[in-house]
Amino acid sequence: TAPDTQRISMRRVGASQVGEAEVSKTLKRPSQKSAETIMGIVTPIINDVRQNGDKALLSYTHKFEKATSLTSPVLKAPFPQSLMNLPPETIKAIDISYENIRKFHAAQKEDKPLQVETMPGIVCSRFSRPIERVGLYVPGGTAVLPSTALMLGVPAKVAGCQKIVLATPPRADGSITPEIVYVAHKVGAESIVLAGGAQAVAALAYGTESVSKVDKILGPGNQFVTAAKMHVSNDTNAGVSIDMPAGPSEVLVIADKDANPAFVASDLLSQAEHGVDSQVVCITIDLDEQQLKAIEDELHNQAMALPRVDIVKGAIDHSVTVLVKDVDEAMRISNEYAPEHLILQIKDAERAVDKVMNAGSVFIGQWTPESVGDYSAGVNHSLPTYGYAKQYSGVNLGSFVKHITSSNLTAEGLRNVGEAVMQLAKVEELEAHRRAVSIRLKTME
Ligand code: HSO
Ligand code: ZN
Repeated sequence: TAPDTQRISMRRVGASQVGEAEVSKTLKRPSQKSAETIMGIVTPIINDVRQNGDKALLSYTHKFEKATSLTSPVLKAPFPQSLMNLPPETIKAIDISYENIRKFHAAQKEDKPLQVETMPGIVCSRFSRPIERVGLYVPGGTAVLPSTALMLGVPAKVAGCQKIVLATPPRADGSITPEIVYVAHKVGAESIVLAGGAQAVAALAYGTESVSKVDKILGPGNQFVTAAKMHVSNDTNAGVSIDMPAGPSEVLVIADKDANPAFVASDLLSQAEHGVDSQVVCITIDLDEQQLKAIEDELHNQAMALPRVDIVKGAIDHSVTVLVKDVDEAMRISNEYAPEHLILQIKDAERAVDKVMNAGSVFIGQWTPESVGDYSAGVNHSLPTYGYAKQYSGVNLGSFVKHITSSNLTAEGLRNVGEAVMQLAKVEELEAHRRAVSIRLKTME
């Protein structure tokens, strides 16, 4: 057997031994590079792309992606068939996933405007309209992610966005993953920007000679992408919004005696293989030493057989198993941590969902690995990380629309509410406001 130092294992923390304060400390996410450092790097890049357009964009792609043969930063639709040649099994997998994601997001459509008569003669409505132009960032890095193109592109199309621009870093030979081109084609994307990082975000935010400016930028990315998204969304000259701040991907698995140790380990590892900075937490409910060891053995053995074992090691190094007594304690810790993914491998998992207060997406019961949601179930995998599940939703149909409200009053309605309006205008000493009502009431007399 391998010496202990070689063993891939997660630290154990007994919640009742250390107390809740210590547990939260243990579960604190590792701090990111300081915002200033990152901003200091991305700001000049953003300004350069903003000022020098395509030329700057291309030069960053030559430099960072090593795609020195690339001569144009944009591929416009219609995309040639030769760029999306794929084996039939991949096409089938994308098509099945596409359809499930489409169904789930189409069901999020509000079919008719919301309408409420707040007082006789006063009708308030709310209706939605698609965001016209959206920029969807699909990260490159250590894995190609056509699934992310699906998770962003399908709801954009369902919402009715008129212009969908994908951005993704090209490979060193200047080409794009054919799976991503196929998804771009399926969602009706206008173009694919062959660039990554802050430079891609800047091009989408401000537009260049060949990149179309967009109104909202969505999609995950590294710290530079996230910082660039924050930067441009703060610039009123860009007039662009973003989906949410993003950090490294994470999973929290809650397992009890009913859980299959092999399943638990496989879920922890599927998150751990995303990156060395991934967060993996396992909360075990009332397990004895033998059961804990069964999970740990599975984790080690399965990990050793993975092609990305080195990445897994990095992630598992700062991951932890928290030992608790019951479901309520597990849920309390989970809600405080607010995981991006929450996997419930416990008895009556469905019933426990009522207790979930903060999480990006929940995976219920032993037959629901996170990977089904990552790819094909229909739910979105662009989710809030880093504890932002406390205040953000994952990407959904609503991310691609804005809501507009309207009021419609009859003369009776204005008579009913006029006094209140005039009184509040008086309090705020805004005489023109008051008169806009009084002038009408007078006309009615
Ligand atoms: N688990 C990732 C999504 C993903 N997994 C893409 C595989 N491909 C973040 O939610
Ligand atoms: Zn994943």
